[in-house]
Amino acid sequence: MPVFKFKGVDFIEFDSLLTDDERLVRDTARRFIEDNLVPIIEECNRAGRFPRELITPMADLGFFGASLKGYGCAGMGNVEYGLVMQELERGDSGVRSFVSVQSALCMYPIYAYGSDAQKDKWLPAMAKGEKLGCFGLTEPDFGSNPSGMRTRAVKSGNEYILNGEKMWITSGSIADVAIVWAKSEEHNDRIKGFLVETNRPGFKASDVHGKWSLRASVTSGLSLQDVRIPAENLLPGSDGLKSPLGCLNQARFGIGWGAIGAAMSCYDTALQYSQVRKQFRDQPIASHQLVQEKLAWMVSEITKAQLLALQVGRLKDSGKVGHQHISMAKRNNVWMALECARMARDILGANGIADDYPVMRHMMNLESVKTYEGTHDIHALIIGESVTGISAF
Ligand code: TGC
Ligand code: FAD
Repeated sequence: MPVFKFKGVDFIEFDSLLTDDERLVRDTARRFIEDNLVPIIEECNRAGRFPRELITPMADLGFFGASLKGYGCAGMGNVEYGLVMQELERGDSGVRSFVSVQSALCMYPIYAYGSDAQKDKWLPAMAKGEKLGCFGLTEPDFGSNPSGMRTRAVKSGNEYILNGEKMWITSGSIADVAIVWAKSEEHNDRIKGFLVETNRPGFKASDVHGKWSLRASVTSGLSLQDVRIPAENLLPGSDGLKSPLGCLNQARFGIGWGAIGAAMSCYDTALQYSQVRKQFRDQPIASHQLVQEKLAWMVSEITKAQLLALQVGRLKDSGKVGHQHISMAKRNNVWMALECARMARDILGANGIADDYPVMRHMMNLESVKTYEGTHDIHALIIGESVTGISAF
């Protein structure tokens, strides 16, 4: 069990900017995380175990495809969805990752680019957590630059035959279906999305071992060797790189909120620790100016991050959000959270390296979050392109 109970972070009455429904969703998610994830996460992290037992309870709370409408999904607003992500990542980035992938990267493309039959088949089962998904975009030689991908789909009668390798795929080996992005010969090598059931012959998922980060999340490589899928498994509305990037917008938005949760956990731990840990003249370390400066930095940056995420959420709700806005939220808030984790680790002294406290786990997790869904620097280039009109990739 954690040493300190989380007290929440609200320096400028941020809660007054939320609706009653948004606060209710946040508080429900917060209670769930406190009762179900916080007590087991350190054991999961040590063992490198994804807590599968939380899938059904999370589904029951409407966490999967939370912002989608119909098909058994909760139909939450974007800010409500963001607040759920915040609370999940306050628990652990790996568990938030699982929900992001299921929702934003698998259910969303089926919802946005799928046929009615595909939606009916997959979305209700995925909302219930009965079917799990993964999203295969990255390849061993194409991370930041997915347009170079080598995975190909070739039409043969009523089937597509897929060949290729995907790397660093969250939930790869536990998924029932993979959304595989491939260049389609039939479509002049434009990138298309395909639903690949993971029990098809020729499909193999092998887990990445030895991770120091996201240890409570499954990460896999996918190998597709002459995998035959029926032609109706093509996502008919997908067309070009903008289709997977459209999914990434959803997931990056969730990360922009999620990172605030990890930062809150680190700040709250550091604050409570500094109030009870005494050094020099029997004074709590919170009385030292240099410690206060760190706490002031953290609470200021968390507050700014909350306002940024909220405004991007409001823009998204009103249909006015641009992908450059989402990039700013992802980039700034993950950077901020990582800095908070490092400062909190420092304030905890030697205790900061032990898993009696959540800080070092968050810090290691956030190193992945900084890289995936577009690295920190790629998001700088997206913002740079938006303000200058010049692409620097
Ligand atoms: P570029 O020529 O700029 O764009 C190609 C087409 O896409 C359009 N576009 C977008 N559309 C929707 N949303 C966006 N965010 C978009 N960004 C660009 C663009 O208008 C164009 O449309 P069209 O109609 O002209 O075809 O493409 P580029 O090849 O130069 O690349 C741009 C770049 C570098 C920004 C992009 O490739 C990129 O974002 N790279 C980062 C890759 C990445 O984020 N991978 C993530 C993999 S999934 C993952 O990490 C999951 S972790 C999950 C977890 O556990 O939480
Ligand atoms: P690279 O692209 O090789 O980048 C290495 C460095 O070069 C970075 O610092 C980058 O910023 C810099 N760089 C690259 N290009 C430029 C440039 N033009 N200008 C300046 N700097 C540049 N992918 C999926 O498809 N699905 C998943 O579910 C998924 N889950 C993941 C889970 C984890 C735990 C991790 C770590 C990754 C996951 N990814 C997933 C992959 C992730 O999206 C990629 O790692 C990420 O896009 C970066 O690609 P890369 O690792 O190949 O780094």
